[in-house]
Amino acid sequence: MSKRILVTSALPYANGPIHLGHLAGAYLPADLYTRFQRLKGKDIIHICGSDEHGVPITIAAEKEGVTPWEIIERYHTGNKKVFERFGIDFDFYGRTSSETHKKTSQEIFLKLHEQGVFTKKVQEQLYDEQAAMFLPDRYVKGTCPACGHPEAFGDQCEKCGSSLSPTDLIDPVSAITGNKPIIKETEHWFIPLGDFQSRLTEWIEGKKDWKTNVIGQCKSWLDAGLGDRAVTRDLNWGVPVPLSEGEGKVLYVWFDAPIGYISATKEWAQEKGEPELWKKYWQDKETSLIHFIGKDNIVFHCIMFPATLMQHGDYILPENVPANEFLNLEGRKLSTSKGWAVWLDEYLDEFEPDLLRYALGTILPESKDSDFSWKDFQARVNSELADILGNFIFRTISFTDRFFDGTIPELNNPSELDLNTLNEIEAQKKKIEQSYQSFRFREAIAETMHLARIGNRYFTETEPWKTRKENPQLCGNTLHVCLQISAALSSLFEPILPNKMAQLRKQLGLNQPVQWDLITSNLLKSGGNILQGEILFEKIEDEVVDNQINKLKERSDELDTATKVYQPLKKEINFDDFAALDIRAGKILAAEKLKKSKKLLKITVDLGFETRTILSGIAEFFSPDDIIGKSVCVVANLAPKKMMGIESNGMILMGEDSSGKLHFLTTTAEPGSPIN
Ligand code: B3M
Ligand code: ZN
Repeated sequence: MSKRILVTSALPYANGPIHLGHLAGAYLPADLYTRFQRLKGKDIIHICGSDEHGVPITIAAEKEGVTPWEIIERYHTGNKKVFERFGIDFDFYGRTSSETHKKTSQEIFLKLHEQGVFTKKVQEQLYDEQAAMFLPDRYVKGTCPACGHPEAFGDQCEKCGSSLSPTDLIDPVSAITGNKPIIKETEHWFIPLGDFQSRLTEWIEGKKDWKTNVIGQCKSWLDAGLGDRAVTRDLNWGVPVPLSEGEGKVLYVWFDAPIGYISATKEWAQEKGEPELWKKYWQDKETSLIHFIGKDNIVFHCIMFPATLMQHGDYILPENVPANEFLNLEGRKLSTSKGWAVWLDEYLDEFEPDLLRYALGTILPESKDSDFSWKDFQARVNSELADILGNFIFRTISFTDRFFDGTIPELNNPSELDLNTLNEIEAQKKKIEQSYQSFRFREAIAETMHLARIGNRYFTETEPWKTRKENPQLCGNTLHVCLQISAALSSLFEPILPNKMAQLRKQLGLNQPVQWDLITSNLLKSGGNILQGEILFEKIEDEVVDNQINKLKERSDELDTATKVYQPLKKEINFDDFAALDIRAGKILAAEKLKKSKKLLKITVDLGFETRTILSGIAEFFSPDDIIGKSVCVVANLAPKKMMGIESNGMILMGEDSSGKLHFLTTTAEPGSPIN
């Protein structure tokens, strides 16, 4: 086991506020892990900060007509504060606009440059003549060559996830002026990742305990073969390239941002008055470096940054990168531009942080995408936090208060059930610990709640409301056991519910959470006093969550109408072109899923004069039962096409709305009727 742990969580771009997707991806799991390891007594620090460079910042500034400085000031300050309110306990929250960061990234760039690693190449790039600038990454929009999405960015298509270069786009336009860019030559420094291919492969193959989603992504990058990656950009915002020939160019944001972890650790050490201390965390083999990120950042943390660090030579490499998948919201992809998001500051204005820490913690997208819904949030709070944990604590404390004057009863002549129940503390603790150690936070939370469930069941079974009169000693034993479980819970739940557990400890007369290894079934002394306090968890009314759902819908509808983008019209056709299409009314007689395909349904359609088999890519939106009996419009003279070994004869017409959802075009005409 390593001597110390360095936890980093992805540096959020300081171009917008923090939402639930951010929390579920990196910050909540990182915080749960750090708080757990702290209780274990580990030497651990959690480093984060704002990513203040790159095109995401300059585009946000241009949109608002303000300087990039104004944007990063606003969101750095805001995000830092909101993380604090939510209880994300960073040891240091830095920013990549700092002097230390500039120096650190330039030093690393220069060292690699002196080692002769970079290749310098002239490249053809898109250039906006009116704005007089090159158009890197998101400065260009156009049609995705992979899926035809008309709004793909120069670095990525958000619809199909393809990673792109600006010059890959079909019909590119400048995001600044909307003009068609010209092609112009420019010179850049590239890191030849191909040279690192075998070292990276060997390193990643040695990582037996990495999550399968992470390993899978790394393997597919490696299998595709690594190529050269530009580490500089033509921009006037970022860390300047520290070479005289680099005038007017800056480091690529994905070159400097991960170095931000190092610079923030340096600043943390400076602030502590031990400026050399950062080295222990970055340069000593006894440190485990853990990067918490979302899945879209895997390639940068598992391939690009490690290649930089390997080449540099002075640094350790990450021991694990427990990347999470994505969080959806109310069944839809989260999207800030479409207003489909829950912002953390708005949440905190209405609810307590611990409720979300718990509810989100139970649905973290650890191995696949997951969905946050307000109804589920309400259910977690009401039927788990309030009905199980809150109820158990409340019964235990109020009973002790009323019938034992608030004094912790002794355990006298315990029954087998009493002892077995006390033993559950140790048993659950072990399970919880294992889950945390292997980054399975959902499981850690469920196992912690399970102990409260055990306590509740025991309370009910031993019926202290009866034994209180019949045999007070038995009643005292019940409360003794329940109080010990409550005390253990006040530490075991600490990583998840830090505020509520502080409140609980006050009621139990405990000051600090107990160190993990010292959590036993004997944390409270008989004869000590407890204090009836406020109820820990209030239930959430239906109306309250309905309001949240409405708020979300209204905002997204407003933005939808304000910013709607329509696909460009296809080129004009004449009447004969149109008349060549033979569209007929048809009735769906049968439909079934295809085993080998997520997307396709095999549909049998009655066209009046004959029955057809049509394969339709709608399986993600409709189940077979939903569509049987529908009267639809079918392109009936389309040439047959074979897919997955089945011949499809025709096409069912669908409308696609702005969220990508499909809708049938229905008709009341009888099967076989022509549609003109
Ligand atoms: N700012 C991207 C993101 O927020 C980027 C992460 C940097 S981590 C070094 O998803
Ligand atoms: Zn695409």
